[in-house]
Formats: sequence, C-alpha cells, structure tokens
Amino acid sequence: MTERQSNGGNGAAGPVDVDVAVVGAGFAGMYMLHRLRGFGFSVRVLEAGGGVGGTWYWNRYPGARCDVESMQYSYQFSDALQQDWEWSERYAPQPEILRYAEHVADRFDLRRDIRFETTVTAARFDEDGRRWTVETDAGGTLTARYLVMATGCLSAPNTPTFKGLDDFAGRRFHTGYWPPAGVDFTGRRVGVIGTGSSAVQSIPLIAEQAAHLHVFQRTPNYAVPAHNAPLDPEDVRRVKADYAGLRARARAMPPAFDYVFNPRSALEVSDDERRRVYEARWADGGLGFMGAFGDLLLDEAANETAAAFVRGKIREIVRDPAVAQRLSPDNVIGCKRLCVDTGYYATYNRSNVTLVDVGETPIDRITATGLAVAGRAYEFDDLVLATGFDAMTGALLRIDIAGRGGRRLQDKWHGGPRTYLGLAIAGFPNLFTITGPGSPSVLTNMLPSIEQHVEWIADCLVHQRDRGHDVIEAETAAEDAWVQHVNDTADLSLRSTCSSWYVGANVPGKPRVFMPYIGGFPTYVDKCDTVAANGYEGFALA
Ligand code: NA7
Repeated sequence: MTERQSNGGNGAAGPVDVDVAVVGAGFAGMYMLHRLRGFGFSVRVLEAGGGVGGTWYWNRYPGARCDVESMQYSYQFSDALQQDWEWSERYAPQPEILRYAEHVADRFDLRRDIRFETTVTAARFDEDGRRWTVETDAGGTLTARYLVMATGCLSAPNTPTFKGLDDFAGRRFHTGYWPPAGVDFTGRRVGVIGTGSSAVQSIPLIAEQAAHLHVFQRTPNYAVPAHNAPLDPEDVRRVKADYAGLRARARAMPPAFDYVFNPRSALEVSDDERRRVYEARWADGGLGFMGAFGDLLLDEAANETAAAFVRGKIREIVRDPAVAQRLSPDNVIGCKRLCVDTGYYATYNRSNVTLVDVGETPIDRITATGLAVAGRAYEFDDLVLATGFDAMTGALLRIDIAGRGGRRLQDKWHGGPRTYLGLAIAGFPNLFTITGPGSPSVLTNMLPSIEQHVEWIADCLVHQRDRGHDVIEAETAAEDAWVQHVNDTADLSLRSTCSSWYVGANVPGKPRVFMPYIGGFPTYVDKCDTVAANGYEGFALA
C-alpha cells in the first residue's frame, strides 16, 4: 500500500533560521512563500510530498477533479498568470490542476525555498527567544520568528480501524494517497468502501475496468451531474476580457464563486415552477444546484423539495428500484458536501457493479480475501478505501504543536478547535493557520479564501515589522467571542444538523463541532479587514 511517508529526504539538515517557516506547499503554502518574499522576509517551506500541489499532489485517484469551475478555482494575484494559463475543461482534472501548481512553482521560482519529502513532526514556541523551533523527520532544526500552517483542510486521510485490515492479502489503496503511477484494475475484482465525493468520482471509472466492483455504502449521498465538457474558447475569451469582473462578482458571493443565486423561497412558488427551476439547475449541473432557491439550507420543508427532486432523478436513472432506493439519501440535501458526478448513479445499471449496504450492519472485519458483513463474505483482489479525511483539524493535530507554557494544541482542542478568525490561536503566539477551522474555508472556493488569508497574514507581518513588534497573539476573549459567533451562525443553517465531516462525525471519538465559519466570504472578509484596520484588535502585540 502506498502510505504518506517521508523518505527523510533533503530536509533542514543543520540549523536554519528564517523569518517565517511555512508548513505545506499546496496552493496556500506556495502563495504564502511568494507573497512574503515580495515583502523581503526570509521563508522556508517544509512539504511532506515530493512536489508541490498539496491535495492535488496526493489525490490522484481515477476521476479526481475539482467541483469548482476551473476558471474560478485558480489564483487571481497575478493577472499575467490568469491570462496565460489555459484550462481545458469546465472542471479541471487532477493532473491538470497539478500541472498548474507546478507551473506556478516554476514561474515564481518557488522551489528553491521548499524542502520536499520533509514531514513536520513537532513545533515548539520558545518564549524567551520568541521563536518557533520546528522538528522534521529529516533531522536538523529550523527556527523561525513566525510559523504558518498551510496544511490544508482535507489532507490527513482517514483510515478506519477495521478489524483485520492488515490481514487483507490483495492490493489496498486510499483515495487520499493514490500511487502516482496509477492503478490498473483491468479484469480484477474490486471493493470500494465509501460513497463520498472521492468514491462518487472514482467508482464509474473503476467499474469500467474491473471484472466486478462491490461498493460498500454506509450512508448514501446526493450527487448532481457535473456536465463536464471542454471549455468553449469563446467563453474563455469573454472571461479573460474581464477576469477582474468575474473575480469581483465571486468575492461578493457567500461561497466565493460566481453563480446564479435565486433568493426566492422554494415554498412560495407553484409545484410546476419549482420543478422547472430544479430541472434547469440539473441541466446546468454543478454546485449551483443549491442556489435554486434562497432557503434550501435554512428551511427543512424547502430543502425537502430539492431532496425529493434528486431522489426522483435517482429513480429515473437507476433501473433496479431496490438499488435506487438504497442509493437515495433521506437526510437534508447539501448538509453533507454535495457530490458532483459524471455517470455515478448510472454505474449501478452495470451488471458488474453491486451496491452493498453497510449502514444498518457495519462491516464486521476485513479478511485476507475481502470483507465480511452481516454474515456474508465478499471476495475481491483490490480494496479501495474512499473513506475521506480527518478534516480541518487532522493535519494540525498530527503535528505535536506546543505553545506558551508548553501547552499542547491537542490539549487545547480536546473539546474541538478554538481559533480567532480561523487565523490564530490564543496561547500560540506567532502561529497562523491558513483556512483554519473557524474560517469559511471548505464552504467556499478555496483559492480566493487562501489568497485572502495569505494577504492578511503578510500584511500583518509587515505591520509587526514596521512597528518593531516581534510577538503577536490572539487574545482569549476575542477567540471566545469568535468561537461563539461561529457556533451561533452554524446553528442557523441546516448544514450543522447531520453527521458530516464538517462536524467531525466521520472520525470516531472526534468532538462534534461545526468547524468552518458559515457566515459567508464577504461577511468574513469585512471582519478580517476591520480587525486589521483597528490595529489588529483582539490580538496582543509586543
Ligand atoms: P467523505 O466525503 O468523508 O466520504 C467518506 C466515505 O467513507 C463516506 O461515504 C463515509 O460514510 C465512508 N466511511 C467512512 N468510514 C467508514 C466506515 N468505517 N465504514 C463504512 N464507510 C465509511 O470523503 P471523500 O474523500 O469522499 O470527500 C472529502 C471531500 O473532498 C469532499 O467532501 C469534497 O469536498 C472533496 P459516512 O457518510 O460517514 O457514513
């Protein structure tokens, strides 16, 4: 099995001291490096992978692609970059997004300050020296005035502790660390556990190759069609003629991407009109489906009209009524992250695909030749775990981070993450998180959210330097107030009502807290800007 592990490669051998240490060379870490360099800071980036790209470096499973449209899921800090780069499809496939990340690394000469194959294991704040000491599996020490965690929201894979997992004698894969050389399933019997986005994207392609595919589903998910297609050059030309306009419209929308949002209630229109609206959104495809009516995530009855529409589509697509029924969720649509699919439901019409429900009776154990559930044995050659991530907090808590007084982040976050703006943590001076819990992050188009955080942090460090400060720390009262606001806002939305990775429900024992900030990108940006304009209120500067 391919595991995420470092080979102890070209890490920080010997003591190195920089202004800023950045953990992670995905889109967040790369832009953080570029931005800070522009202000004259010395920066060292530490990256576990063998290349840049983060999420898009690791998630190479078949069918992996972004569910935000390419022309919007891209950097906007450089107009030359966004004008030059040519996306080929409406939703970019993983290899193309990775090529884009590599292009950015080359274009801005980023690699010389990135140490690849170097996993950060611990970080400790030295109160006397007012610096962070960072330890890696590559040995040596790195010290830095500031530490920026650009570790991603979906980067710590979740491998459930199935009994007998290591007994499996065949090939085992996790979608979140897929072998770079790819996997050929031709003629093989395959078992996939999970039916989230990664499974929904990969199952149709695995099914095309496999002799037989068993899908083990704990909870069915709603999926809307991507209607992915090559981009029309005329559309691209139009966007590029006014890219700034598109970006500005996107920034004004709660999810930070431009789409058509209908503010009307689903309950104030006739059945016929509602159906017409849903049909049009279905034909258009993508996450914009949830913008069909203004109250879909606020009112259960309104939500149920959309959920019923999608269940109807599943019944139309899937020929076997019992299978269609098994694939049909009965919970709030959009509560878990909506999946965007290409041929997912239709895959269950294939004679070589079997859907097995493991919701009522969980998987007993993995065996040498497959798995056992509800007294039945299923045999396969290859096991694919599409079991997701320890989202938002996993990547941070897998590093042993100690702040003021040696207090560990694991202890502080025992009951769930607590941050100020998802950017900083009381008791952990000079530490910043990019798209951390408590920020809009995964509820938005990640690229604009990353850029906003990077620019806010860089401006903050310039402010520190200009005023001769060398310590900045979130105040506990400001953090408490922000956590309260994040929770209060989450309570207004149906999104906080189900067992999703947004609330940590997919990882046994994880505290149940709605982690991202649901107040929307524009409201959040206003708050961050106000905090900065008021001399970084809520922070102690020294
Ligand atoms: P997800 O969406 O967390 O999906 C993981 C799937 O694995 C989901 O269907 C889980 O069922 C299932 N799962 C997890 N643990 C088990 C066990 N123990 N037994 C059976 N099934 C299990 O992860 P993805 O990688 O698909 O997508 C993550 C995000 O990436 C996605 O939302 C997009 O934003 C991009 P459950 O629903 O928990 O019952």
